[in-house]
Amino acid sequence: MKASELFLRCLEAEGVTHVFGVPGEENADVMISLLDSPIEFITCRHEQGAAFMADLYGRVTGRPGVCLGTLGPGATNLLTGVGSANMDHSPLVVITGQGATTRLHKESHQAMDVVGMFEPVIKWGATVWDARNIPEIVRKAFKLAAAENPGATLIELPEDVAKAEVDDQPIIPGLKIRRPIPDEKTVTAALELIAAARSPLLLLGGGCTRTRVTRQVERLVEATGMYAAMTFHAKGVLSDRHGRSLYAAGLGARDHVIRCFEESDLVIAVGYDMVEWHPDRWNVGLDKQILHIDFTPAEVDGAYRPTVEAVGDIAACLWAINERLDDRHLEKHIPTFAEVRKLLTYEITEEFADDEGFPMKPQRILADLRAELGDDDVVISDIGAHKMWTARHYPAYAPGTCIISNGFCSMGIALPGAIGARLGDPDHHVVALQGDGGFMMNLQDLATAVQYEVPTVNLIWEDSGYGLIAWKQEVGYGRTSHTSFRNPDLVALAEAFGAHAVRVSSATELRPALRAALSITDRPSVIVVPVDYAENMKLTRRLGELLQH
Ligand SMILES: Cc1ncc(C[n+]2csc(CCOP(=O)(O)OP(=O)(O)O)c2C)c(N)n1
Ligand SMILES: [Mg+2]
Repeated sequence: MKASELFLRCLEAEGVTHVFGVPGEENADVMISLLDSPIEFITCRHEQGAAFMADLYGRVTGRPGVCLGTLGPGATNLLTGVGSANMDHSPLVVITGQGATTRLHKESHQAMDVVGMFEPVIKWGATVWDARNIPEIVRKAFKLAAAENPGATLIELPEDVAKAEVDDQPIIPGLKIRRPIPDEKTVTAALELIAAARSPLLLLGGGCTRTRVTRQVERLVEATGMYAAMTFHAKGVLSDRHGRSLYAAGLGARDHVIRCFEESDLVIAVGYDMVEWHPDRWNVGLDKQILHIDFTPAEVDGAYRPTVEAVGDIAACLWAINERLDDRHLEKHIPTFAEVRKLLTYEITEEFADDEGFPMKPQRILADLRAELGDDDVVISDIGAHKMWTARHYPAYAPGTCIISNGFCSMGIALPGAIGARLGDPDHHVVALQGDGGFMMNLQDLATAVQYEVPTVNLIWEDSGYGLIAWKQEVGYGRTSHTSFRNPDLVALAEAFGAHAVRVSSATELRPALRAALSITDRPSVIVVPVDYAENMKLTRRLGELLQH
C-alpha cells in the first residue's frame, strides 16, 4: 500500500476519530488517503485554531487530539496552539507535511527545520525518513503524548515518503499501563506527616483532573476534616458544593484562600503543576512541610522542598493513604479554613449574583451562566480579565467542567477549543467564555463551527479593550497605555458567519439569551454581553494585591 494509507491505518488503530487541520500541497497524499478512512477531517480556517481544537478534544476525551498542517507557514501557525497544549499537559499529536527528502539539504520552497522549531514545545518529535518506520513512529507519538505528564508530540511526513510503497501493519496499542503505587515506606512517611501536622491543607492540581481522583479526595477530606484548594486546572475535582472546598487558588497572593496557606503547616500537593501557581506565592516564609504526591518527582525549586515525595499513580496513592488513616488523622483543620470557605461562598454565590447594573458585573454574568448550565456541562475560558473572574466566581461541580488554560495562557483558545471539546463530548453543552480581544484573535473558526454544525455557545465579554492588561497597568502604574480598541458590530459579524447572535442590553436578558442559545443544536451562537470592568480594581483594592497573569 501507499505509505500515506499505512499512516492512516495507524491513526485508526490509535482510535483517532477526528483530525483538525488545514491541508497543504506537501500532505496531499495523506489528504487523499483520508477519503478512504473513517476518520473525519475537520477543515479549519487557521492552523492555530486546529491545534486548539485538538488540544480541547484531547482534554475532554483523555485521548490525544490530532491536528495537521503543512510545512513552513502551516507549521508556524500551529506552534502557538501546540505550545499551549504542551504546557497545559494536554495530549496532542501534531502532523506536519514536509518537502521531499531530496530537497531538504538546500534552500528550497517553504522548507525549514520544523522538528527543530517545535523542540521547545513538544515532548518528542520525529521525521519519517523511511515509510517502514511509520508504525513505530505513530505508536510512539501517541504513547508519549498520552503518558503522564501528557503533552504534544510531532510527526513530520515528507511528501516523497508519503507516496512510497510499503507493506506493513500498524502496531496495535497494548493494554493500558497500570502506574505503580508509591511503596509502603513512602505511604507510611506520608501518614506520619499528616498525623504530626496541626493544619494540613490539600492543594489539588491538574493531574487530579486528568486522573479523576475525586472519590479518593472526598474520602480523605471527609475522614480527616481537611480542606482542599484547587488550582485553575483542578477546578471541580472536589465539588465546590462540598463543605471542604476552598474554591480556586492561584489568582494572586492576597486572595482570601492565601490565609489558609499562611496558617497551614503542611501542604499536601497532589498532581500540582507549579506552572499554574508558583510555590513562592503560597510558601512565603518557607515555613511549611510539603507532601508531594504526583506522577513524577518534584521540580527543584527553592520554594518547593517536599519532606516526602510520593511518586506514582496519584489516585492509588491517595487510596493507600485513605486505607491506613487512624485516630491521629482526624479533625485536621483550624477555624480559619471554615471562615474563608464561608466568605468565598458568599462572594461567589450571593454578593452580586442578582445585581441589576448594566454593563453587567462579572459576578452576575457568571452566576447567570452557572444557573443555566448543568453540573457536567463544560465552560472553556479564554485569557483575560474574564478568566480571573471565571476562575474565582464560576463554581465547578465536577472535574473537567471548567477548563482554563493556565500554562502558556494564549488568547484565542476558547472559540476553537470549544469546537474540539464539543466534538469530543457531544452530549454536553460547551460554552466558550471570551473577551472581545480573544474573540477577534481566532474568530475565523466560527465558520468551521457553522460548517460542521457544532453548537458551541460563545459568550463574549465586551469592554472594548484588553481588559486584563489595562487592569495590571492600572495596578502597577496608575494609568494605562494602548489597551483599548474599537470593535466592529460583533453581532452583525457573527451573523455574517451564519451563527445565531444576540447582544444583551440589560442584566435580566442574559439568562434568557443563554437558554435560547443552549437550545440550538445545529449551529454555534454568539452572545455579546457588555461587562463592567470597574469591578476589576474594586477586587484588587479588596484583596490588596496585584493579580497574576
Ligand atoms: C496570544 C496572546 N497575546 C497576548 C497576550 C497577553 N494578554 C493577556 S490577557 C490580554 C487581554 C485580553 O483581552 P480580552 O480578550 O478582550 O479579555 P479581557 O481582559 O478584556 O477580559 C492580553 C493582551 C496573551 N496572553 N496571549
Ligand atoms: Mg476585552
